[in-house]
Amino acid sequence: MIRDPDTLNALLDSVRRFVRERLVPAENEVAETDEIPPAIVQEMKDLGLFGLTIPEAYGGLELTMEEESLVMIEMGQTSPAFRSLFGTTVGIGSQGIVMDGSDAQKARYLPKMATGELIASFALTEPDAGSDAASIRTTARRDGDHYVVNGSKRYITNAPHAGLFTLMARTDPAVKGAGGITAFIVDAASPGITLGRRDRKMGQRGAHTCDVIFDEVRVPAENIIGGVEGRGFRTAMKVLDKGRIHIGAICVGVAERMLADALRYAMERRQFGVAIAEHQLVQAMLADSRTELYAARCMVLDAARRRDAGEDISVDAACVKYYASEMCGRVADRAVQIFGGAGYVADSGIERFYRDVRLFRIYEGTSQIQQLVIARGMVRAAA
Ligand code: COS
Repeated sequence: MIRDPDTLNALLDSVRRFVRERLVPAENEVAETDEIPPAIVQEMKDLGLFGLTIPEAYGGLELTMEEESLVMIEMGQTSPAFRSLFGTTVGIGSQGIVMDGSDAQKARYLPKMATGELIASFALTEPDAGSDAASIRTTARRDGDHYVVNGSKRYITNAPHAGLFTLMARTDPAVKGAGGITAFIVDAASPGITLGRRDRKMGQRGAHTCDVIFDEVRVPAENIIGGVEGRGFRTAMKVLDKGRIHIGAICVGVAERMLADALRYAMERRQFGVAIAEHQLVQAMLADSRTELYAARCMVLDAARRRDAGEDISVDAACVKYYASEMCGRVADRAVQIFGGAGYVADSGIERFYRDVRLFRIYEGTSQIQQLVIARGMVRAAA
């Protein structure tokens, strides 16, 4: 749903301009230094990017899913590391509070998230619990009006910058699966929290992940999201449903960028006396990429609109994430192929995107988990 086209277009224009004038020229620097320049971080805050999905009542822009998707398609036109810096705060880090938090929790945390003062991370994955999210072992044991948290979380995006973790922990050790899991808001400065060293990743330099270790960390009982034990897994799944459309939109954006770069190169590069874009086998790669991109874009916007209309989109969000991330990988591969030797060396930028986009098929649910969610949903609906 688009509430006011003029307001949205003004936002899309400023994001487009920011991406073109500030982020694209900084891509190489970020890849080399593994840091986003502080001036750019400040501009992201000034643009309101940290508050895109935070309700207006708490200082955010409260974008609908369709509006958010369109903004993410624009943000996708540059290195994904830029999006990652505010992505957990507008996405999986904050949305548990937005969807299931109490009014007091919203009033306390969301305004600082909206300005970018407070960066939120989502702490679900553990050394032994990834795709099988219900098997987490981090515990939260009740002790008076607090819980005491012990355990380790792994690959936590933005953990080195986080002021707050949306933490999934097991409050009922007797319940092995999803029912024993509770979502907590945890102040990242709490005594007993330590961070592992930053992971050395395949790509997305400038986006930081690390382990987060909880050792006897005391968390006030009032920090249970929504105030009720045992609802954390559902909260996490709802947050991920939304996150999967968001990632699908980013995949569309990055694929558009890679295809635009590949097309420009194909029109400039000459072999056999003509631009390689004149060769039919290159045209096939361009055409396949354009077609799949169009399909993914339609899927993202359709699922987003139907989520805005209140429909249950769990299965469709999985379809979107699955198709858009796999599409993005294929477009990256073809773009490298079109660039040929130039695509294999770092200077073209395509080599970097090829590594960056590999993550999309893995995080917020692997392609195989999306297939599982889709097929299970089909069986359930038919039964
Ligand atoms: N929305 C709301 N509730 C949901 C839900 C959704 N999308 N999906 C599941 N639930 C609920 C179920 O209804 C069930 O509740 P009840 O016990 O009250 O019936 C509960 O959650 C458990 O669901 P289920 O039995 O389907 O859980 P499984 O352990 O079989 O796990 C998958 C389901 C595999 C889909 C889940 O573990 C998953 O998404 N894994 C991937 C995790 C992931 O994306 N990790 C990325 C890291 S975070 S960046």
